[in-house]
Amino acid sequence: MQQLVEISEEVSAALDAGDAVVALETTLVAHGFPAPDGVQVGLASEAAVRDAGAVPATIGVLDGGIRVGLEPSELERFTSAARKTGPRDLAACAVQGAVGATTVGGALAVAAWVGIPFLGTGGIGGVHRGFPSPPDVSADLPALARTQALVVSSGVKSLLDVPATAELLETLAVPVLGFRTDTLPLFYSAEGGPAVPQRVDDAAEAARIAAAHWELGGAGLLLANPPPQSLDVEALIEAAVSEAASTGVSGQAVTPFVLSFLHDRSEGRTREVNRALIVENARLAGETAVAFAAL
Ligand code: PSU
Ligand code: MN
Repeated sequence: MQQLVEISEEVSAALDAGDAVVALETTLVAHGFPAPDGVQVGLASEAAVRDAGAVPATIGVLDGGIRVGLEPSELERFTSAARKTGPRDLAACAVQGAVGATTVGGALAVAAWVGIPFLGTGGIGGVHRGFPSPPDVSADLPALARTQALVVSSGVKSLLDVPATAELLETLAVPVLGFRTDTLPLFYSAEGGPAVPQRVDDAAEAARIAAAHWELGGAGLLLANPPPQSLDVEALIEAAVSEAASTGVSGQAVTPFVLSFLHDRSEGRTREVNRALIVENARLAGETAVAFAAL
């Protein structure tokens, strides 16, 4: 019988040897960028993880299996037709043989099962603007609350209610470490977010804090890495969010809708920043995983 979770030979060998491995999600490949940019961002993220000395484990659902570690030709199957696959969607997606692009929450559920405690992404999901109508809170947050893993992101996607998300991370006991910053990055821009509870100045310090947190029985941590270039697109975000509301875009479709609206209206500038920050977060996740493996 087919295994439900299939780990590539390279990832499996790295895990057996205790080497550094970094999980990567596939929603941003399928739904975060227009084709073929998503696949290129995915491949560039894998290359950045390798540059740091770690092994990338890109996670998605294909042909009835939850796959950990994908070939480039397999990554190309994560088109906009793929299902956006959060923690609740993994089982149905696998059983029904659909292509499943994992969110941060979906990838974390798989990574935890396999024993990969590091993940890189662009920005995590959180509390949507306008909460509680609709009552839309990303499954990324409860996934972080229950998974022993460190996620590197440029904070919370700023199309969300960032201060509310920061409060909820505290409620869920998720440490937020600012990487060389005292404030939570706002995805497209480095400045202007709420204060972070702790600042760290190198990857090794983040790895030691993660190890101590896990020793104490803690679960997820967020390592918040400011974007390499900063863009102020708050006015465009407001326009995108109200366009989504007035055209009836809701639920899982909101984040991809807003990202593509911004990419169009900014003439590709948000896409460039988004691409750059995802790759840098993959690199920092790799550096942290390498430092952790050496503890
Ligand atoms: N970071 C990006 N682009 C993305 C995402 C993250 O730069 O598209 C995805 C991640 O997969 C994250 C998801 O888990 O957006 C959150 O979606 P939602 O708000 O619907 O939970
Ligand atoms: Mn949502």
